[in-house]
Amino acid sequence: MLYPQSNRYRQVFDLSGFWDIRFDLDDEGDSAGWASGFTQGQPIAVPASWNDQLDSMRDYTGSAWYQIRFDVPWELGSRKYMLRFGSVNYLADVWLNGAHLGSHEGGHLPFEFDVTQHLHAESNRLVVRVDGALAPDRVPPGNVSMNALDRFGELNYPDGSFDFFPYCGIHRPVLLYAAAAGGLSDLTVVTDINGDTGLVSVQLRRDDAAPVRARLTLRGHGEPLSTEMEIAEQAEVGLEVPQAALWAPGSPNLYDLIVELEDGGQIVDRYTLPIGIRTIHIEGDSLLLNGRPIYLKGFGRHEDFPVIGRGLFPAVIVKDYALMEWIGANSFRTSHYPYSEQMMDLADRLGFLVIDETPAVGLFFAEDGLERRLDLCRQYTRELIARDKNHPSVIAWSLANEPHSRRPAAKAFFRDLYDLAGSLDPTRPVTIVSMVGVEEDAFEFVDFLCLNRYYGWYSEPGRLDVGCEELSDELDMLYERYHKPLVLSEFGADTVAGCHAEPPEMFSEEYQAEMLARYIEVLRSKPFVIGEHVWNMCDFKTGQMVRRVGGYNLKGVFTRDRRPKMAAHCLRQIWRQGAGDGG
Ligand code: GCB
Repeated sequence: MLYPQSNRYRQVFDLSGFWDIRFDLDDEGDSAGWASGFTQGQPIAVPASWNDQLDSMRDYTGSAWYQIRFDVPWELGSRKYMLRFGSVNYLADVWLNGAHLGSHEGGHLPFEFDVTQHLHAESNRLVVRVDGALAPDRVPPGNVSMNALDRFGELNYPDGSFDFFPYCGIHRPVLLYAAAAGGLSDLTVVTDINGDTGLVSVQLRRDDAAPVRARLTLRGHGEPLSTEMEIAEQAEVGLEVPQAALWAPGSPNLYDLIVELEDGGQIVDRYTLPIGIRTIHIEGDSLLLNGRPIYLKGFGRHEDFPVIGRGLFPAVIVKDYALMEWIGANSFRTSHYPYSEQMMDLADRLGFLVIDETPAVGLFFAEDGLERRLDLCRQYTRELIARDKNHPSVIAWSLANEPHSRRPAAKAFFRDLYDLAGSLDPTRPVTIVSMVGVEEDAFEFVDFLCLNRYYGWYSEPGRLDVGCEELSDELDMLYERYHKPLVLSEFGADTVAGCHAEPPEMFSEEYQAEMLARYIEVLRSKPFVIGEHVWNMCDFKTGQMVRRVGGYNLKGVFTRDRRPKMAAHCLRQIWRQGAGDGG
């Protein structure tokens, strides 16, 4: 899937701005014909969650209808017109000028419709029904009975089976774009290295069988390289890049891959894709980037900011990368769902390594509805890999976070997803993020292990000595059983900024700083540990429950408005010492 771009042959019209919204509290929108347009709407910003924009709707996760009217800023011709949504949480139904274009399930991945037949030059009316309901047959699930989750009774409002606020709405840009009919529809780039030479293999796709010429040019470092060939629906070509400038943290070298299609001597389409030449492998107990061991230092994170909720906020993306740079991180996980495409683009440009996670958080394995949940996870895995396969920053796929996988069905469930990911992308390692530990059956086949641990917090509260011993023992046990490298993908402590205690006590800045430092000491003593991801980079909004003061998870080493706690300074000291960042 190609992100829309503007050039002489392609145009993008961004529909971001103030739309109308009408909440469908009585479920009347369908029968009242709101799909063709509605009255009594109120202004709402897109992209953004609705929850923090309108106080009275903070906890509302039901249906809401959005609409906008627009004129097309170009002449309509014989091209293809597409309407693309970066993400809508959770279920979207879309109508253009009264025609139902289709629907999409899942809150964090893009989808698009061909609107060529329905688009007018002027006065288009676009209507989107967004249904954010939390339900056990959705992924991530909500309102699940305690029994099905095999969890202890802890009530959460709104009731998601996950620890972040269930923000709803149109979260990422809505784009109308025009492209040549028969233009390029997809590119898949895989890179390899042979000595100093970079090997770039490119697969091109278009949805027209009448052959045209394709010209590929690779520009950026050294002399530009070019090659040409004929393409019908698909073609594959390899480029050899002498003295390749490899991509890595610290030297995120990118090339522009420019693809042009030519028909009857005229260029009819052009697409420019930034690519990085790099390899990524698990070998023995190591993670190898460009053939050299690399150690991951960074965070589990969230897309979360006051007022905008989970909506795209470019300035926060820039700020967050600046803070990760400042602290000496080289990586993060897109916990617990795919992040915006803009976030991924900057990871490429700025040189961060990403464990890219599907939205499968809080999965449970009760028989009832299992096949449907698996189908949804398959869909997400396909959509995620289609979206992010060309990012050099993406070094691994994570199939799920903390599944409740003590039931036997979990193993076959994840085997299915693991095989699917491997068939779609044989080049990247695949993992699963576990809270179960040694009993996580999927650890038998995933390529490396990810484990979340809170000794000294949820268990052994206040006792870091005991907690660190337990951590050390468990890591050894996991290695003994699976002989695979491991990332500690979460560890941390809720911390109230400004709360101090000596000796350190839970919730104080001292306790968080000490916990992180002591965990890191344990991790660095185990040669099979390939990374440490602190939970969390920033404080973030959650539902309301006893253990979430003010409706926040306070495990950030930065506050929600991005100010450092004491732990941020301590991590900076540890991480900036530079060991193994593979730059
Ligand atoms: C976890 C979850 C994460 C929570 C975290 C916590 O294991 O993966 O979503 O926010 O624990 O703080 O409890």
